[in-house]
Amino acid sequence: MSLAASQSPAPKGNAFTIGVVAACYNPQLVNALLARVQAGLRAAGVQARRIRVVRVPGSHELPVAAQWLARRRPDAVIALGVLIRGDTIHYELIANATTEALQAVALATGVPVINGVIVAETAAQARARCAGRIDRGAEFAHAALVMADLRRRISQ
Ligand code: RBF
Repeated sequence: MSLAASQSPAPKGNAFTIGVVAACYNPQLVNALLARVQAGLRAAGVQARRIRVVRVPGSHELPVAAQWLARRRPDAVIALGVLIRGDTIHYELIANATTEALQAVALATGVPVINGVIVAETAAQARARCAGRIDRGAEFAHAALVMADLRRRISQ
């Protein structure tokens, strides 16, 4: 996948409520990603009290919790996890199932669900994307705000 994210300006976040569901697996990496997402949302003007963060055991549990959050009608939901290749293809199965299920939640609820699951071959790759020079957290925050804004403008 490309390293290049959209350069469009972030919509103002003052009026938005954002749900965040984050996995506890690979905690240091997910926590770093979560901190960057929160920083991106706050920098765009989202109030701290309007960012609701819940935790689940692993990435496999993200979609159902994303659905619970989406039913509370936030402006967007961001799902965060880190999947790193192990000795088996388990991480790949979780990555595929989670990606499809997150999209299904978005389509079923009409609430944008941002796929913030980092899928990496190595821990170093994951670190670069969660805590290093590739700021995926800022990209996920930006995507959530763009979709929240688009949804409001289209459904007005
Ligand atoms: N969850 C993650 O978020 N990231 C992982 O890299 C990850 N690797 C796993 C590897 C194996 C072999 C198993 C069994 C689970 C793994 N999980 C991982 C946890 C998974 O998402 C889920 O929490 C559990 O399978 C319980 O449903």
